[in-house]
Amino acid sequence: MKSFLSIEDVSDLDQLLKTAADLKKDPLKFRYLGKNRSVCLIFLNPSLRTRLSSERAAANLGMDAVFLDIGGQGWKLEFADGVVMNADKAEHIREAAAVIGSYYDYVGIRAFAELEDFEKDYSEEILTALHKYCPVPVINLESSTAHPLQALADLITIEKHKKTAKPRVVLTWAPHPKALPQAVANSFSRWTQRAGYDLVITHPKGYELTGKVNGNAKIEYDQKKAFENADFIYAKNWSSVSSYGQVLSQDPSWMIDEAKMNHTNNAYFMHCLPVRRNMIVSDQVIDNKNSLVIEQAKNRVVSMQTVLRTMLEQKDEESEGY
Ligand code: AN0
Ligand code: CP
Repeated sequence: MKSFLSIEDVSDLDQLLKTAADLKKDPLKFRYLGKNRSVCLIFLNPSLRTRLSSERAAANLGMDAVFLDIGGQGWKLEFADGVVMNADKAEHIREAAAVIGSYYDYVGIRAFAELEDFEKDYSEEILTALHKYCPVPVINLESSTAHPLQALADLITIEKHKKTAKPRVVLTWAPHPKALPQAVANSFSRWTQRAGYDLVITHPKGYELTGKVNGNAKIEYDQKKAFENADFIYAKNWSSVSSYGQVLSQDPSWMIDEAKMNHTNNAYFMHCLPVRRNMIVSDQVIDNKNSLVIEQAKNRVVSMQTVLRTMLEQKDEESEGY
């Protein structure tokens, strides 16, 4: 794994999940692997889990982690090529990426979708520019279209609790007052399908994800029907793709409550967090013993550590023979 931008960088998912299970059993087993190695984590948007779990994962491997809050501390960056930089952006990604890559062994970036221009967001302008101009491997900490570290943590969580090889997993849209990116839903759909789970996606009309993301998942517009026989309910809000970035509905009847969970196969409840209580999910469901939200967040350390370990081991292999 040279960089970790999306599921396309994962050649062997089973192996990655085995590495994760191994690290989970003994998080400090490789505490010297990252000695004298460092990672710079750039944030253009807020974070609680990604930021702290990355720091813990790096510490468990003996690595240094440094954070750069581009919004607050860094120069505002220009990512587009060929522009006259006469507005608020003080530095181009070409120079910034080269400089950061000369200081650190790995670089992570969080850059949410702006939700104004589909083509711009889905071209992954920021992630692609960093990857292009940075001489060291890049890790996606949630980009415009993907949140692979979250999806890996979600898979680690499902693998622990699944009772059949092919559990029935339901990704359900739920209401939210603000327009949110599709990144979490996109990655959850792609990763769970790759893992071979039976995936159903349910949302109101107008919230269809892209064809590539839907893949072979069953699309069910009736949420109650979708919940039948579900083993896992994964709730997430996202804004519309077709009416790009718009909030088309805040219909409270899509919130996940106990009555809906009673239609499932005693399903586990999942959400990536942060979550708005009694908007996305009722207190009763999130506080129920079948709620896995804290375990998912805990597994964010495992997912980041898995990615860093894979990269560190690869670097060691590459160095052999020098
Ligand atoms: C972000 C999103 O929906 O992409 C981050 C989730 C991990 N959520 C919010 O902005 C609330
Ligand atoms: N789930 C997740 O990525 O959380 P943060 O936005 O707090 O990092």
